[in-house]
Amino acid sequence: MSQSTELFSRAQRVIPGGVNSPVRAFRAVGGTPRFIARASGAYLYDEDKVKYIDYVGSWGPMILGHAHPDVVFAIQDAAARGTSYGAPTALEVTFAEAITALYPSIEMVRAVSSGTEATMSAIRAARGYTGRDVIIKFEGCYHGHADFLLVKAGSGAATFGVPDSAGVPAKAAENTLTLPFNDKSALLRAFEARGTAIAAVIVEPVVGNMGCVAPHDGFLEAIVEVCKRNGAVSIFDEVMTGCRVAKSGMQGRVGIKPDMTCLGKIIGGGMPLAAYGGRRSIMETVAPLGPVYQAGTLSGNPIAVSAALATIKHLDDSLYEKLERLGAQIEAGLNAAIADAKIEACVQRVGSMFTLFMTRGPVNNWEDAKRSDTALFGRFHQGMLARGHYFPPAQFEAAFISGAHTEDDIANTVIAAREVLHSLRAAI
Ligand code: KE4
Repeated sequence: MSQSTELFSRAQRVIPGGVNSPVRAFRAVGGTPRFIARASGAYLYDEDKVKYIDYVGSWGPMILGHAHPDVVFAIQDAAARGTSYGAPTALEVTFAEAITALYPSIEMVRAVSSGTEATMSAIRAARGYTGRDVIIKFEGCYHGHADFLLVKAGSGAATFGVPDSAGVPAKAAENTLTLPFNDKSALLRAFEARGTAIAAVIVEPVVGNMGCVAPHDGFLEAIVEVCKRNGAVSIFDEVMTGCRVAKSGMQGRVGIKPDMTCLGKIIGGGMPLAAYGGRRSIMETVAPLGPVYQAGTLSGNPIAVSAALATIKHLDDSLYEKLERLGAQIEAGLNAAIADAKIEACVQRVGSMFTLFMTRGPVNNWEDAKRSDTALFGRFHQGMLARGHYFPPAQFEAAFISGAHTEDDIANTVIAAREVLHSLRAAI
């Protein structure tokens, strides 16, 4: 019996589903999750000492690769000075200055410990600033697990949300309106109907959580513009895209300034650190300055901030040039393998985040994405894992490349994908 199998059966006795975050349980793809013992650069090593080329990167944070020496040193060095003080530090000022320099739309920023905290707090600030309750999100976008964000579209597109999880009171969902991603006219209709009640629109500017789906030209601009016209707050949830699709996130890539931004993952260097921020007039509503309460024992933790600063230091043009080159290489290779195997699939990519969808494509929204053959994706995942290539264990997730990946790693992954896709074709 493998170590992972043994650990998984032990884990399931004392942790719900044996994991501390659901997607890690491999339920969407089948098989036993691999218990990772260590990681370095582009590689994971499980408890049975099996090596994998990693395309999850801890779901985005590990853009430099695992155990980058500068990040490891920064953590060790900070820990030796104490792990948490619960008091302000010079590090947090430097971090806030670094974030506001990277994201010109962020005039003030508050550090928190997870992306969920960032989006939950940003929405509370937007509601406090506008005095309004209604928020708009888009189908297929995930913004963490705050009650009012675990909401799916009501019966009619224009009706308000219904809970998308047990334990979420209907009342918590009724002020959340869910629209189709990339549907500009639905957005404009919602504002015509309810504009004066809408506090905010929150969007993943490139969706990672239905798989990688890019915005149509003009869609993001329409969100910022319609919010401005109606006194609502536009919130870009760049927890995944921030410092991923460009050094300054999707807003930097396309030159848009949302009212607020949520960040996480990469800016924490793999440590529990996220942030929300935006226009000064909005952020000045946040306690202790203003009436919107938000707090956190470990917010701005010195070790996490040290890892963040060590990571941010390496976010230079050469890194993004390499990520774009490797991203193009894997996209072309996977598309060629799909064509050769005559499998109904497509690859969608923005920079170094990408998804192989088991559907013909293009995938423009959740309606398109859910046509994917998730069982076939599960068999693809298992085949790749057996060959030492660790893809996200779910169809509706994005895969990531790091600066530690090499052209040879990508070439080897493409060869493995070619073999797996051919075997899937033969079995259909
Ligand atoms: P966390 O609370 O997990 O730090 O962040 C929530 C969040 C917010 N916004 C976006 C765009 C996100 O992608 C996330 C979290 N992403 C998932 C991956 N799809 C984290 C992985 C997991 O849930 O285990």
